[in-house]
Amino acid sequence: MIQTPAQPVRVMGVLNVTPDSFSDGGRFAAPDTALAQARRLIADGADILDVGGESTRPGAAPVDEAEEVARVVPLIAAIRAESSVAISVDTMKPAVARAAVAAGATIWNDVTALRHAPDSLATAAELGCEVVLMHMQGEPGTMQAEPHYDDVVGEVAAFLAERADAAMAAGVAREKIWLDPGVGFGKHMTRHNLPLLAGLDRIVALGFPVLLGVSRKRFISALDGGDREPDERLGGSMAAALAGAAAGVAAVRVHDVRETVQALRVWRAIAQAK
Ligand code: HH2
Repeated sequence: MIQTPAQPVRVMGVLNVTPDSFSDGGRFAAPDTALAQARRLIADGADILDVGGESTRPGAAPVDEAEEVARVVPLIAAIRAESSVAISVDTMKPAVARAAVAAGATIWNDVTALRHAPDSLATAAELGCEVVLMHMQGEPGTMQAEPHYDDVVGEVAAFLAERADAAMAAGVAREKIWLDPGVGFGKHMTRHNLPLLAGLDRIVALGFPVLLGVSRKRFISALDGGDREPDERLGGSMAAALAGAAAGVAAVRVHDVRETVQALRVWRAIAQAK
């Protein structure tokens, strides 16, 4: 059933400054190109820019802390110098989050849900920024080898509730917490991702804003012949984003900002006309 959320779904534009991200790897690695892409995403209607300096693609090479800081911090500072757009930093390292927040980021997007380092939880509390807690089964390098769930929606929801409790126990304010089901992170392409998307309302029911990242992911190709390149997955990305909107997610993380903003506007206008 379509519900009209009180607030429009926010759009987070992906800005990867990595040589090896699965969909846009290498395209925005140079500082000037990255800033130009940030401007484009803002002009296209992004509410949040998600700056990442380390790919989480299965098999991606780990990046050391200094290198990751050198990739993301100058870009965040340059965006902040000319825009008040919300900026998240996509990192699992507390030191990178700390440097990013000092440079103007306001959200720490952590695909490990603050489990990567012993000081992750305390750092998030100290920084006082918003945090995205994402579900992932296993580690990025091996997570797609043999993911297993008895009840994917129930297990993801229980994990996210536990991580939100851990964050609050460490001193993160409840209103700073976002949850993300982690589509594609330790999940079988269709056996796990599809029930999870179909059961998103149960994640939304936990009572925190939910961020959904489905843009250009491989399950879209799996449902459409099996060999679609990332930039050939726009239609599927829109369909999945709208399914998320209908389930009540607060934001979607996307590569194609303009198209997503348009799709969400049309979807919302129709839902509101009822
Ligand atoms: N997906 C990716 C990276 N970070 N963060 C959140 N919160 N949710 C997601 O679904 C998510 C994420 C993977 O996409 P991309 O950034 O395009 O690729 P890479 O991980 O190779 O940088």
